[in-house]
Amino acid sequence: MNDLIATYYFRPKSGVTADFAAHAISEEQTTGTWTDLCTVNDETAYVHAYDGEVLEISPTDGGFITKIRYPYEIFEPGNIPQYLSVIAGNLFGLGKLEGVRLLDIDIPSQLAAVETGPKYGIDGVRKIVGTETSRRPHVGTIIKPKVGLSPLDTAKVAYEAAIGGVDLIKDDETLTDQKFCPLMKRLDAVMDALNDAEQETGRKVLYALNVTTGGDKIVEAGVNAVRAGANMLMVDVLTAGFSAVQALARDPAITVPIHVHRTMHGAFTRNPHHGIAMRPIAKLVRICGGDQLHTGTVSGKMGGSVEEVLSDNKSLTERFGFVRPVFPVASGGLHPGKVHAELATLGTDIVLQAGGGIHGHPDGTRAGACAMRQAVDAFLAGVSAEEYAKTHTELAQALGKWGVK
Ligand code: CAP
Ligand code: MG
Repeated sequence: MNDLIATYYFRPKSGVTADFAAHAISEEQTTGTWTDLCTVNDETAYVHAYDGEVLEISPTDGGFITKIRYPYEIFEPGNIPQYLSVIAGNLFGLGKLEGVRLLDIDIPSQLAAVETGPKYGIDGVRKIVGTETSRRPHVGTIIKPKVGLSPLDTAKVAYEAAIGGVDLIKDDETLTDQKFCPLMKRLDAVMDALNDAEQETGRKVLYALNVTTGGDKIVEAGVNAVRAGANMLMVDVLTAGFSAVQALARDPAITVPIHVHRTMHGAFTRNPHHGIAMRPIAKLVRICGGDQLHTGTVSGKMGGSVEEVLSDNKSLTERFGFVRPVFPVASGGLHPGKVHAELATLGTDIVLQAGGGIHGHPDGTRAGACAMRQAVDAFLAGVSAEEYAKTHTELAQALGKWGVK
């Protein structure tokens, strides 16, 4: 099947039948509108080849689930913004609907294959870090405070986290190229610090530099960063756009993995009855070429359903043509005491990230990073964090401050 199938949850306004509502979505997103058209007539009947089709409607959760088939031909292959205008466009504003949520999309290979997808994916990132055999979870940290530190002080935090044992350090989602911490100065300082740490530990640590910026500048920013020694880039996909991920991933001069942050997602993923679920976003990030993507936690500070996180992670990692699997990132409110719950539910082929949960450790960043790694080691050894803490001071200190809930 070449066509794209979109699955929606919807609630019709009172007095509107489910059938009418589902067809209103299908027509609005393809060849119809709110009334009949004189421009669709015997001479132009060929346009019906581009009609959407309501495949099924089933009642659930006080509303309905419908699957709509959008003909392959109405999509411009590779034009992700246009894909979204079809599957997630005007329909959200239709007055006949009380609410509507895009739950999932089945993208035909002809619409996915136009992209290279992730250049690295899980195995590629693991190879850089050296975990392609152990397959252990990666531990990452976010430099905190989110904004404000100078390049040199950012580098000091990065050095401590690297020595403490993290595999990944990232900028926070709001840190880009501000005057208090210019991008290239920060990059130079942090990479120097990570190179120093590598001399001491022998471990390569990734630094996801946040190159989020305007569409006219982001590729140049990414290419310049790679040429200046960046070993990973970060982009806020929902504020910068899917095309930003696509453009970075497509550029042959960008030879490093891309870490994708999803800030702003809560504006439309949280409401179970209206908006866009994370799964379609995850699938689009994968075909656009993101190597790692935040998808949520089991026990962190952000809302969201565990079932959805599990299915979103499956969308990133399950076989999808020749598109490499993407590393799911669990982040937000995590600390060493929460590691067991995360890994027990989400599995170990994952990146666990902690910002406050590392830099808020009683003994500082280095001890916080060490405590996160100890919590992962405890899980992999089949030992509870409490038990492992009896012989691992940094973990004991973390549990003393935050507990295991
Ligand atoms: C986490 C974080 C991440 C969130 C994003 C923050 O910091 O840096 O942006 O993880 O949420 O700014 O909150 P903490 P999600 O570890 O200090 O919470 O991963 O769900 O998109
Ligand atoms: Mg953040």
